[in-house]
Amino acid sequence: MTPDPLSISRTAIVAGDGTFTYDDLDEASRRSANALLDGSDDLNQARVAFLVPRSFAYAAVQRGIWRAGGVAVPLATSHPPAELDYVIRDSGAAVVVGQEASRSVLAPLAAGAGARFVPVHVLMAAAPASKLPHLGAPRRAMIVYTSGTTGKPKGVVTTHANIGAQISSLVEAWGWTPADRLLLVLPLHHVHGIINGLGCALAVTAVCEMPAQFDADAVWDRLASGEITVFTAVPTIYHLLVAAWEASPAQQRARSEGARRLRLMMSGSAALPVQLLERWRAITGHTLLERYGMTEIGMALSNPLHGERRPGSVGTPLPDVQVRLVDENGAAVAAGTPGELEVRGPNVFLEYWQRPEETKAAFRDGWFRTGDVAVLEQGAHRLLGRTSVDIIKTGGYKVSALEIEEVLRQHPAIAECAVVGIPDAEWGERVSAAAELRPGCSLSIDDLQAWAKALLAPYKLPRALCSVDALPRNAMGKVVKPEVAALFK
Ligand code: MCA
Ligand code: AMP
Repeated sequence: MTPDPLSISRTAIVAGDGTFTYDDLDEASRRSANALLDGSDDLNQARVAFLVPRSFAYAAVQRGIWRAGGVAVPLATSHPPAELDYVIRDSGAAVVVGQEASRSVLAPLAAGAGARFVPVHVLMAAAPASKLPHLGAPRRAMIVYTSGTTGKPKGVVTTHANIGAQISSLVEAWGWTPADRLLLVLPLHHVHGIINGLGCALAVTAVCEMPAQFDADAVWDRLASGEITVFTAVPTIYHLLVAAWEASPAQQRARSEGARRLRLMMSGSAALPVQLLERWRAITGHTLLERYGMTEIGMALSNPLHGERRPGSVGTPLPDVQVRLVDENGAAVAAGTPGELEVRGPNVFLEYWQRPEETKAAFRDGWFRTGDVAVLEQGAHRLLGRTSVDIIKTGGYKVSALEIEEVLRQHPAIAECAVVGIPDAEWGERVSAAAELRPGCSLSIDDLQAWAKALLAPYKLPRALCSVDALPRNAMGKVVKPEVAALFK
């Protein structure tokens, strides 16, 4: 999606590193592409992992990777070296891009994986590439890592065609125009921020405003300005915004009036509690537009831009997306009967990176099996839960209980453990661990967190620890997760 030539002098990005036009973005991405090409004429789908905070530089590097023919692999700024290392190695990155400030972390990881470390400032200082490769739509464009029901995170590969389809569906459904100004506070290593946020805004030459950090009062100041037209976030962020609004009585009127002037406020990535939807409506006048998506498919279902938005519902299929609800045999279920949600369309990803068996298992007759269970009620979908108890949603992040358990078992005091998600008004679910300790050992949650934070992203850290003599097991010896969850009630 190349910007209209008439739009290149328009503002593209307002971020911590400055205010930049579409012309600036075009030039910086051609510079990045040139430095990445390093004399070759096409990266030929080589993976380029990049660790760049939310900024103009992020957008320039992402676009530079694409223009050079590479596959963009966004790294998470919150991840400890162990998680970065996993993604760099698993993706087989040939190049790792990062700011000078992260050289001490990234350069050794890159070297260990046989990749080249290139600082962002080197990309920005290169001459703009004059000749760029032709990018066929079926080529791989991006790998986003997502936690699943099996051990380590998997790389979800999307092509340029997938990304284009995901974005154009949302642009149409949500009425994006060049007059929009998005306030984006989501991380840029997940689809919500990358596609629904940055991707849509840039595709229509709107303005994308993205502060480097999330700060609830700073968000309210921008909403109160009346300049923002679109905002999208996860339920935890709306919870934090409600708390900040309630804590500042003197500013409530200005904040509410400013927020009322947006044309669209959306929620997704996790279930939006109806109470939160109603509180937000009372504060801002907006009925949040709730939609449903997944890293593998982009967005699939949405409440309408115009018309009734039903609390607790995620609506109907987005343009060009097909969905069906099926039973365990793959047979369609009747309206009103719960079934697993399956998705088909140009939005659906190509493959799990170098995991042909898992890719095959994720599809049934060409339909992607989401693992989410939903029911069709009066023409709209309501999500009921997931087919796996080992997937936890916390702060909008999907985390795997099995992955966390594998790490915790390495702790010297832990003999066996089980991780569950406990419902929580702020975080959706809180990661909680029950553990059988080795004889004579004791372990506090603080000590466990201090130990685990070198190995796990902050949002995967257990927030509660319950030490037990024996984990609840069934007759087969398998841990019974609902009984583990009951330990935390
Ligand atoms: C942080 N804290 C937590 C958690 N995370 N406590 C419990 N559970 C958690 N998950 C605690 C910290 O320990 C700290 O506590 C305090 O909260 C602040 O931590 P910090 O890391 O500074 O948090 P933050 O920067 O305020 O982040 C909260 C956040 C973030 C902004 C809600 O979690 C976030 O950006 N979530 C969005 C994730 C997202 O984009 N998901 C999309 C993926 P103390 O103060 O005591 O130290 S899903 C997707 O892309 C699909 C396609 C879709 O459908 O959208
Ligand atoms: P991820 O794999 O990180 O992309 O997260 C995708 C998962 O988030 C989906 O499979 C759902 O379980 C969940 N999800 C996304 N949007 C919603 C929503 N509006 N309500 C409930 N769950 C959601």
